[in-house]
Amino acid sequence: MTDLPHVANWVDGAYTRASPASIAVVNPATELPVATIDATPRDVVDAIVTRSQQQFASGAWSHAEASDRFAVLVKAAALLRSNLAEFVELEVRQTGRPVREMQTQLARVPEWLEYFAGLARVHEGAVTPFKGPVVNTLTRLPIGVVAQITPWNHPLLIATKKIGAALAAGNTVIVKPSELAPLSVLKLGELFQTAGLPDGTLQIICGYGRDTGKFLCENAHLARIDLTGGLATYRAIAPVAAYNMIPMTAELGGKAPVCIFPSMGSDMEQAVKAALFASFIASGQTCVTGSRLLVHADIYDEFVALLLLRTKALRVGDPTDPETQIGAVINQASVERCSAFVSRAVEDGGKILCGGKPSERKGFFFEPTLIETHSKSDLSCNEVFGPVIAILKCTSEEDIIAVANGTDFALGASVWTRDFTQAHRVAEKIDAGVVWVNGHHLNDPSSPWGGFRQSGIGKENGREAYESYTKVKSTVLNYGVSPAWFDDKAENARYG
Ligand code: TXE
Repeated sequence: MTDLPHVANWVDGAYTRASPASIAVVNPATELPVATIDATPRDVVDAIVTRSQQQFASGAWSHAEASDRFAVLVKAAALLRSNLAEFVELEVRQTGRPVREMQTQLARVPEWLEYFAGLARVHEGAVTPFKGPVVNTLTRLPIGVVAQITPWNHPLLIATKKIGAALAAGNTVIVKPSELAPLSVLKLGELFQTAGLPDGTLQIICGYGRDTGKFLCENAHLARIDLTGGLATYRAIAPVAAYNMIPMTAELGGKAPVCIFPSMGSDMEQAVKAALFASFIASGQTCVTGSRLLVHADIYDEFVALLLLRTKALRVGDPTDPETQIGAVINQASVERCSAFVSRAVEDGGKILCGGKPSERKGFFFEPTLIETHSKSDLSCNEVFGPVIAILKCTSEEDIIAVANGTDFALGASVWTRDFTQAHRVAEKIDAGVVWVNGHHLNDPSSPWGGFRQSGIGKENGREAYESYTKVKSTVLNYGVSPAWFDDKAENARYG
C-alpha cells in the first residue's frame, strides 16, 4: 500500500493531507488497489467548514458578478472537455464500468456546467404586485456553505451536477465523494482552480461515509445538504439535519419499471434493445435501472425469447477493452447482494432465465441475470443495484400500471408503446419523478431529476436545482406611505 499514489483532499486550492490515516481505492475489475485517499477526522472537517464560511463571507465568489461566475463555469466546462480522456481513464479504473460507457457519459458532463453557467447569467429577480406606493423586489441570494455527499456509480456526473448548480448560485461547496470512487472528483479541484474559481470555494474531502460524511453532515453551520446515496444514509443524516434546520436534497434508490405494451410487437427488436439498455447499463447500478420488466402477456413469450438471446450475447469483461459491454459491479459486497437476491427470488418461486451467479473471471463481476417472478417478490419490490432483473408477465394496461406503482419507490419509469393515446394515458398514471415514453435513462441538465416517496426529496438538474441553492429575499421599498401609527394627528386624520 505504501507504493500506491496518495491523493489528498483538495482544500483551499491545494492538495492537503488531512491526517496520516488513509483508505485504499480498489479497481473492481482487478481487485487491486490503485490509490489511497484521506480519511478525514472530525476536527479537520470542522476546520474546513469554518474556513469555507470565511470564504463565503469574503464575497470573493458569493458576491461575484453573474458574468464572472458564468465565465468561470464555462471555462471549467471547456477544460473538462479537453481533458476528458484522463477523467474517463480514472472513472473506468475506480468503478470497473466499461470504457465505452464512460466515454459516452463523460462527453456530456461539461454540459451541466454550461447549463448552470447560463442560468446564473440570465437569472432575473422579480417585482411583486404589492399594493400602494411600494416596490417589492425579490432577489435570489446564495445560501452559504453547502455539503454534497456523492456516490460511486456515476462519480463525476453526479458530483458535477451538484457542484455546477451550487457554484452557479454563488455558494461555497464541500464535496464528500464516495470513498469507493473519489479519484475523478478529486481532480475537479485543480480544474476549477485553473478556470479561475477562488481558492476555498470548492473543497473536496474524503473519508468513509460513517465517519467523514457523518462529521460533515453533523456540522450545524451548513446551509444545505445534498445527498445521492441509499435510504439508510438519508435516514442517518436527516434527523440531525432537521435538528440543525439544514434543508436537504436526497436522490435515493429506485425500482424503475419498464412497461412494454403489445403495440411493440410490431417492433420487437426495439423493445428488446430498450430493455437491455434500461436494465444492464452500468451493470444495473443506477438509481433508474430498469430493474422490473413489465411485459404484456400478448407479446410476453416472443419478447422473452428474444431478450434471452440478446442478454446471453452481452460481452462481459475487461472494462478497458472497447468491445466490452458489461463491466464489474463495485465491490464484493455488491456481488454477494446480487447472489442473495437471486437465492431469495428462487425461494420465492422465481425462475432464473439466464445468469444468476458471479462470473468466473477475477474481479467483482456478476452475470447479467433475468428472473421470471411475481409482483410481490422481494426481487420485484426491493432495489438490487446490480444486474439482476425481474421479468413479470402482466395481463392488461391496468395491471401494468398497478404493478409499476406497487413499490415504495417512485423515481424513474419507462413506457414503451406505439399507441399514442396509451402513451399519454399510462405516463399520466405512473407515479414517478421521471417518466420516459419510448426512452429510458434520457437525461439533460435542463430536465429536473428526482423521485417521490422513498426515492427522495427535491430535484437535481434544471431551474429547480439552481433555485434550491438560493434563498429568496424580499425587499420592500416604500416611496409614498407615511408612517401613521402612534401619531395622533395622522391617526385622527385617518379615522376622524
Ligand atoms: O451508498 P451510500 P452505498 C443506493 C443503492 C445502493 C445503496 C447503498 O440502493 O445499493 O444505496 O449504496 C456517504 N453520513 N444508492 O452503500 O453508503 C458515502 O460515503 C454521511 C443509490 O454505496 O449511501 C457516499 O459518499 N454520509 C444511489 C454516499 O454517502 C454517508 C447511488 C453514498 O453512499 C453516510 C448509490 C453517513 N452516515 C447508492 N453513510 C443513486 N441514487 O444513484 C454513507 N455516506
